[in-house]
Amino acid sequence: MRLLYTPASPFSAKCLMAVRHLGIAVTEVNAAVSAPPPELIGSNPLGRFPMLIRDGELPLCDSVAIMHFFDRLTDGQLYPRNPKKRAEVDMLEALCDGITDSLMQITYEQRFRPEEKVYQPWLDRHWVKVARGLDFLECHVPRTDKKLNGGHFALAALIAYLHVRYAGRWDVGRPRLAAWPRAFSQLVHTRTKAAA
Ligand SMILES: N[C@@H](CCC(=O)N[C@@H](CS)C(=O)NCC(=O)O)C(=O)O
Repeated sequence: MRLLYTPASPFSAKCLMAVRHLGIAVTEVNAAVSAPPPELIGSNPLGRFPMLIRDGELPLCDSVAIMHFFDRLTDGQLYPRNPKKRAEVDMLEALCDGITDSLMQITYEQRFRPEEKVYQPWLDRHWVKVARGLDFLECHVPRTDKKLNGGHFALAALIAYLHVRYAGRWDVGRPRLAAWPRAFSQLVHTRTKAAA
């Protein structure tokens, strides 16, 4: 299997962290958003990363579809079986992905429009969603004392992106969220080592 990713993409980072943690054998293929490989466009008309090319099977686009496939492949190692816990994890992943989506809207507005055409109310609208989402997460920081799940990887990918693009801004007034990556890294270290 080949996982096509682009380094700055949080959705790609989520899948890469999960696949490495689970120890699934994939070839990681680094590509650029500005020059998507024909393999990507040929399989996914949206031309978005990440994309999973599977031998003799339908290719999979969209990080959630890919995560769910990894879960099936590992007999449920990525999402809890308990329905209540599963709903919590699904909600966490959806929220983190939604915040990431808004961050992408902001990035693309600034990157692809000429400076004089950047529409500030659009940026503000998405930043309100980002801020509200992060405030919610600050009050509902996920536990990291058990098994890692899809929600953890989505949050880790989101925070990593925030660190790069909004360092010193996103974490103001959100100490629990700011401290979370440390606990996450420890859990990745222990659990991945334990699985090895
Ligand atoms: N819902 C999709 C979103 C994927 C997405 O937006 N990927 C971005 C990179 S983070 C991308 O490839 N953008 C290029 C484009 O839209 O042309 C997922 O979860 O995979």
